[in-house]
Amino acid sequence: MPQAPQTEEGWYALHDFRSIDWDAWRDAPERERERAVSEAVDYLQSHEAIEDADDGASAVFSIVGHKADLLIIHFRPTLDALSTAERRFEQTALAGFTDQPTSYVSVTEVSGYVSDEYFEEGADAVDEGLRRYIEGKMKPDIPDDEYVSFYPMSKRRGEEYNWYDLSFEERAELMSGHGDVGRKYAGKIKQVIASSVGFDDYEWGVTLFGSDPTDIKDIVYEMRFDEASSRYGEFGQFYVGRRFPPTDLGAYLAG
Ligand code: 76R
Repeated sequence: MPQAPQTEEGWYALHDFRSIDWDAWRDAPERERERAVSEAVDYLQSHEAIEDADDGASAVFSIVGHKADLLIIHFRPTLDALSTAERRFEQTALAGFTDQPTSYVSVTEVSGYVSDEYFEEGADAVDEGLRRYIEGKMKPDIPDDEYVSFYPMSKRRGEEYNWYDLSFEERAELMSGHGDVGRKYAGKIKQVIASSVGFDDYEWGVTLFGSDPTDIKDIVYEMRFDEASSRYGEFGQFYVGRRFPPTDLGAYLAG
């Protein structure tokens, strides 16, 4: 029987997209809008401070374009904590002015392609640097004041190119080429790769952070020429936006 590469899971991720009903927002009385902003700011601040769970990270982003207006990202140790965070938002007065055009559920993962040693000999066997690198992938922080790009993707299972029919060695070689491209963006792009197999429509959710949006475009573009993506990558919709501090929500909603 073929052996699936080993994986270890870290935090669960919810990408909660919201669209504002701008007509209703403009028509709402000043008092109601103030209450909606203040409840939403409290919600965002307490979730960014992780007052709702033992551990995790949360942030809010404004999304550019018609697909959504806001993106709230939550990373939490359990799927239940994500569910609670999502429902608590619904309790705020701002939620009444929003729809959820889409969302994405996934769990951060490291796989045998990152380190055989880690899986075979355990976390204590690998050096401190690698252990921290793996820990950072499973429990990602969210950088301040940065642009974000989110998209779901899968590895192709076509007649001609089927990722899952390749041997481990072939896949590992392709992933190593992929890693070489990725490492050129060290210090410019931070990526969070979270598996959504069994949770959502694609196989992974990819979240990229960078202080320059052209670095986001460049990494995605360059990876398209790399075999791991050119032959085997299939992509869903892309969303782009920018992180802002919760206290700026009122200014964002005022236009
Ligand atoms: O070399 C290493 O230490 C880790 C190698 C590595 C793995 C195993 C790695 C490195 N990635 C891995 C896994 Mn990645 N990654 C993506 C995308 O748009 C596209 O074409 C793809 C979206 C980006 C931008 C990106 C960035 N990676 C994966 C997987 C799981 C594959 C599987 O398990 O079958 C996916 C879907 C995926 C997709 N990757 C890196 C980066 C960057 C910047 C790196 C450099 C190393 C680092 O900074 O951690």
